[in-house]
Amino acid sequence: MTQITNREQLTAAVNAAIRKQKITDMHTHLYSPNFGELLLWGVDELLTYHYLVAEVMRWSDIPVEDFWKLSKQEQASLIWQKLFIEHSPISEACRGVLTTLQGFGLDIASRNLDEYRKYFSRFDSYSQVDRVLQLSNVDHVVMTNDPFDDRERPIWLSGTKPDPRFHAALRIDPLLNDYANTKHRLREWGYHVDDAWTQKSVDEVRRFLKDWIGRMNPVYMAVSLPYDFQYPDDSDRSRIITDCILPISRETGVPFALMIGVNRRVHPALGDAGDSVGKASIKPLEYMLSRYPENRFITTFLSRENQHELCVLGRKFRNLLIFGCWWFMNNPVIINEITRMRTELLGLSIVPQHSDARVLDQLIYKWSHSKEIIANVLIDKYNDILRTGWVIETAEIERDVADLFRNNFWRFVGRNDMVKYGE
Ligand code: RAT
Ligand code: ZN
Repeated sequence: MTQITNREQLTAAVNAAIRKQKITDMHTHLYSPNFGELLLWGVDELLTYHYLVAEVMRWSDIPVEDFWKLSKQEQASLIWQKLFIEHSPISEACRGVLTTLQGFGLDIASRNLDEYRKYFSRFDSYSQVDRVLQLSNVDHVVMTNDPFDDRERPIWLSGTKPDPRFHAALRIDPLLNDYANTKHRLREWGYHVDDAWTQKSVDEVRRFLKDWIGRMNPVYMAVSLPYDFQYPDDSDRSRIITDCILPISRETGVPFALMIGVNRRVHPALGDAGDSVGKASIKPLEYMLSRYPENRFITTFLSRENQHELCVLGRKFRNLLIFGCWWFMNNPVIINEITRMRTELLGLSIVPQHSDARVLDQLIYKWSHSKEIIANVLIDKYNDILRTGWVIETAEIERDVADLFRNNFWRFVGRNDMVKYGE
C-alpha cells in the first residue's frame, strides 16, 4: 500500500487511477453493432451531430429546409467549412471532433476532411466498436431503447440480443409525454387500453411494460420530461406514473430514471437541434422520493439553476442516484462547477458523468474531456483533506474512482454481479 502525503503524489495517483479505470457509460444513444444502421459512427456522423447543426446555423445563411435536403456528406462538409475552416473550432462540440480524430491518431494539422473520411472507410461497425471502446476505456455502455421507434422495435421483436457490453434502458417518452396518441399504438399492438383511464387500461399498460422489460432486460426505465413537469397532477402522465411505472419498477426492481428540464422544439425546423432548456421545479421529484421510499430513482436535470437544490435533495433520500452533466450541461465550465458542488454536498455517492454519445466515436472525446475535469476536482478535494494530516492510500483512491466511474451505478440498479474493483 502506498501512502500519499503530498499534492504531487496525489496528482500522479489520481491521474493513474482514472487512466486505468474502465468506465460504465450509463446513458448514451449508441447501439450494439448487431442493431445495424442504428449505430452511428465515422467522421460525417461526428460532424452532423445535432449539437453542431445548431452551431452551423449561426454562421451559415442556408435556409434550414435546404440544409436538410443536403446529403449527410454535404451537410458534414458545410459544417466543416463553416465551423472549422472559416472560424476556429473552439466550442465544446467542435473541439470534441478534433479530440476524437486525434484519438484515432489522425493528423489534425492537415485539416484534410477527405483523408479523415478515407480512414473511417476502412472499417466496419464491429471492429469500430472494439477500437473505440478500447480507446475510450469504456467497457459497458447503456443504450436508449425506445419500443415506440419503428426502426428499433422490429429488431427487438426479432429476438436479437445486444452484445454483452451493451445494456438496454427502456425509454418511455411517448407513453408519458404523448399518451393521447400512444394509446392508439398500444391498441394496434394488442394492448386493450380503454379510452378512459380504467383498471383495464392500467393492467394493459402494465402488461406492455412487463413485456418490454422481459424482452430488453433493461438496467432502468427512463423518460425525459419538460421543464414544466408536475407530479402528481390531473394528467395521463401522472396517472401512468402512479398506477403503472412506480408499481412495475418496484415489482421488477428496475429503477425509474427521470431526466428533467427539456423545452422541446423551440425551433422545430432544426429537429433535435431545436430543443432547449427550462428551469424545472424540484417538487415533483421530492414528492416521489418521500412518498415512494421503496422505489429507486435515477435523475439528472438539464438546467444549471436546478443543480444546487438537486444536490440538497440527494442528501435527504438514499433512493435517489444523481448522475451526469446532461446535454447543455456537458461543457467544461459547468462540469467543473457541478462536480465540485456534488462532491462537496454528496461526497463520492454520485455518478459524475455519462456521455450521451449519439455517435460511437464521441465516446473518445466525451470521456477524455470529462475525465480531465473530474481528476482535477478529485485532486483538489483529496488535497483539502491531506492538509488536515489525513493520509490517503493509493488503493483508496482507486476504490473511489471505481465507485464513481462504475460501481455506484451497478450497485444502485441492483446488479452487484457487475460491481468490480481492480483490473
Ligand atoms: O443530448 C442529446 O443528444 C439530446 O438530444 C437528447 O437525446 C437527450 O440526451 C435525451 O436523452 O433526451
Ligand atoms: Zn440522451
